[in-house]
Amino acid sequence: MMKFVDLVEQHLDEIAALDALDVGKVLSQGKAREVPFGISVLRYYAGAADKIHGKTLKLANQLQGYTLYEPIGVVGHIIPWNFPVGMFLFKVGPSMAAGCTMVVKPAEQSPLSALYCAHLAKLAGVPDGVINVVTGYGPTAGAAISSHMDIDCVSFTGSSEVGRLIMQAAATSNLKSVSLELGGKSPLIVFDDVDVDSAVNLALMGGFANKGEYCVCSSRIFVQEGIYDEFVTKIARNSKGLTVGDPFEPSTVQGPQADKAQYEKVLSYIEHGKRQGATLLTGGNPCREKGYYIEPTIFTDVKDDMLIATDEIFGPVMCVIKFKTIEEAIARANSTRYGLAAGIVTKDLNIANTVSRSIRAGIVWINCYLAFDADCPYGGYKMSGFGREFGMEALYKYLQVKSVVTPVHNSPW
Ligand code: TXE
Repeated sequence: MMKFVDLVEQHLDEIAALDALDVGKVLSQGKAREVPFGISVLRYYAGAADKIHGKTLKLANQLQGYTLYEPIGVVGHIIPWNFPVGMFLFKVGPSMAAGCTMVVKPAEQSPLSALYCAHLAKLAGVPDGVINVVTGYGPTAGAAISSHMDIDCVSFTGSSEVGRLIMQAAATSNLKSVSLELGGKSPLIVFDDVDVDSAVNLALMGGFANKGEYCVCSSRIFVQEGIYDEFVTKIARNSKGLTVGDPFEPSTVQGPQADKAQYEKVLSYIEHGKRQGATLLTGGNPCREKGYYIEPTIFTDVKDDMLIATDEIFGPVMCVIKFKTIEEAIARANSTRYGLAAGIVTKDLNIANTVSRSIRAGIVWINCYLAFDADCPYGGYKMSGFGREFGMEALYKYLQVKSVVTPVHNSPW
C-alpha cells in the first residue's frame, strides 16, 4: 500500500488533470488540495493496515475468548463524479487495509482517474483481482453491484434516490451491509460577535468550493441580525470577484458544472428561487459563451420552505438568511431532512459548545469550514445516510468480528 501511495503521489499532476478534463474541476485546486488530501488518506490507511487488533475476553464458566477482526469480504464501491479521485482513494484505502477485495464503479461522467489509479496499483504490485474497476452506468453496472450475491458490502456515495435503490437491492439479494453518504443542505451559522470580513470569506469558500458540487457545501448561511446588512453587502461584493472560467487556467476559482444535467438542474433551482419570491442578490445567470458555467449566485429573503432552502442544488447557489436568537438558529439549521455538516462562526465558547451539540449533523466545524483530515470521521445523520468515511470508523466498516472461545483448563466444558 505504501508503494501504491508513493506512485499516486508521483503522478499527482496527471491525476488532477484527468478529473479537470472529465468534470471541469479546477486543476490548481486538484493539485494543491484534493489529490494531496486523497494521498494523505491512502497513507493513513496504509499505516493502519497492521494495527487491527482484537480483544482478549475473560468469560464466565471457566471460558476464555478472543476476537478476530476479519475482512468483510468483497466490497462494492459506487462512486460519484464530484470528487472522482478523492472518493476512489477514500474508499479503496480503508477496504484495502482491512484486507478486502473490491469492485469499484466510478461515475459514468468521470472514470479516468479511477482507471489510472488502478493501473498504478498494479505497478505497485497489488495482486490482480484486489482492485477491480468496472466502468458503466448506474442502472446496469451499479445495480449489478448492489444486487450481487457474492458482494458482501456496498459503500455508496451519491444521491438520496439511488441510496434508497441500493438499500432495496441489498435487502432483496444477500442482505449485504450498506453504507450511504448522500446529499446535504448544510447550515453555516454566523453570530454577530465575529469579524465580518473573515466570516464572509469563510461563507464563500464553504458555499462555492468545487462550484457547489460538494455534499457538505454551506448552502444555507444563517447570519445574526446585528451584522446581517454589513454581511450581505460584503458577500455580494466579494462573490463578484470570484473568477469563473477554464479549469486549466491558474487564475480560475470556479470551473464549469460537471455536465449538462447538473447545469440545467442548477439553473432550474435559480428560477424556482426567483419565482417563489426570494431576492436575487447577485449572480443567477449562465456565463461565458460556451460551456456549463454559472455565476456564483446568492439569494436573500429566503423562507425555510422555499425549494432553494430545502433541496440540495449541488451548484454555486447560496441562501443568506437572517436570524435573531441562538434558539432560532438551532431550530432553523436543524429543519432539514439532511444532516451531513454544519459550521458555526463565533468568538463565544458557550455558544460554540451549545450549538455544536445541538446540531444534528455528522461533522460540525467551529470557526472553519471544509476542514477535513484523514483521522476525522465524517458522514451523515438523518437522510444524509449512515456509515463514516475517514478515521478508524471507516476501516471498521470493512471488518467483521469473530469471537473464538475455549475453556481455560483442559477439561471438557
Ligand atoms: O447521482 P447518482 P447523479 C446528488 C446531487 C446531484 C444528484 C444527482 O444533488 O445533483 O445527486 O447526481 C451510480 N444502482 N449527489 O444523478 O445517480 C452512478 O452511476 C447503483 C450528491 O449523478 O446517485 C454513480 O456512480 N448505482 C453526492 C453514482 O451512483 C447507481 C454526489 C452516483 O450517481 C444507480 C453525487 C443504481 N440504480 C450526487 N444509479 C454526494 N453525496 O456527494 C446511479 N448509480
